[in-house]
Amino acid sequence: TPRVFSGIQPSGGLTLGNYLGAIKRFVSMQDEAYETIYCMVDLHAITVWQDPADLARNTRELAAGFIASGISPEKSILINQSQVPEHAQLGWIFNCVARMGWMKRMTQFKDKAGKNAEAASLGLFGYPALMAADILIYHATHVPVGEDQKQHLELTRDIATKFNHDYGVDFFPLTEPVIEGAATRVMSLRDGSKKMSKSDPSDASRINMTDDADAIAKKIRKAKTDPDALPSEAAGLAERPEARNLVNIYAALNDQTVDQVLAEVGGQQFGTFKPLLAELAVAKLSPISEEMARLMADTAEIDRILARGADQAREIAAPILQKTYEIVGMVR
Ligand code: AQP
Repeated sequence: TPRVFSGIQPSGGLTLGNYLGAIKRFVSMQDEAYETIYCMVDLHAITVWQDPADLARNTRELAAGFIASGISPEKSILINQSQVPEHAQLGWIFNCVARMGWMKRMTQFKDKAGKNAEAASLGLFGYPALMAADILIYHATHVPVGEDQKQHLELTRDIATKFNHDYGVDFFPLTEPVIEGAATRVMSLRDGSKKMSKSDPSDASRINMTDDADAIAKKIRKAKTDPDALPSEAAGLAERPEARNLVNIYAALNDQTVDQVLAEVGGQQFGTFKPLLAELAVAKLSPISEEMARLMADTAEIDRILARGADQAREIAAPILQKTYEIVGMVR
């Protein structure tokens, strides 16, 4: 069976971008003919400073977010990255396969490191090699992600290809990205040219999965827009990034296409559309945030799920690591 792997960083609370770009697809793939492994990538989170107490809390809250969104520990393997040491072990080997020049081209590193790249951690620079290991330690064939991860998945294929070529084997598969849906790139509510992000300093820029109904309504009411009415077809949104973003969010939340949404709301002013969007967002998100809060009341249950997930994951990962070491010529 094809195998799916994907992960999210516990580097803050979950956003609507993570939910629509990634988690919603994680849930649907779990229910299709895939074996699915979903991961809180705590080793990736610490590539930028994380307060230790926050990291632990965010990791459990992310697990709660996965489960509350419909990822079932009975159907999927749910893990925390550092609890499966094979990720980091294969990651080292991939550090030796990946080339400096490849890493330097990664736009996410440039964005996250900002102007002072010299002060960024070595881990942030090497992040995509560890990400390749996260995927390939399970020989995963499909990776559901948002648009922003496309370049890292190409690098994953480059690493697999170079490893196979250098050692004359056909061992690591070439993974397919799965980038689908109306909201593969959810933008900031304050700036239509920036993606919605957990780590944006402005809380008004994003909808957090833990926001209550009032907060969601207020953020949508204040979201940046233009003064025009909504068009009746998707083509009319081409030059209107903020308007497009809100319609994309509506479509993705309601499992509709953008054209279907515009057939209903075309001609409306934002004063009419925003309350509709807020109502829809609250209806879809509040059951998830309530379930997250319930799960967070007893984190022992979450810890048990992650411990069991780690055992299941290591059954797949350990033999693949063993075989990799053999191929490389390491004495065991
Ligand atoms: N705005 C977004 N729209 C669609 N998909 C998104 N994803 C993230 N933001 C959006 C998808 O969520 C998954 C997990 O992302 P991540 O936590 O590994 O890191 P990220 O992409 O760097 O996400 P953030 O929220 O922006 O985190 P920070 O602020 O810590 O960097 C990925 O599949 C991603 O595509």
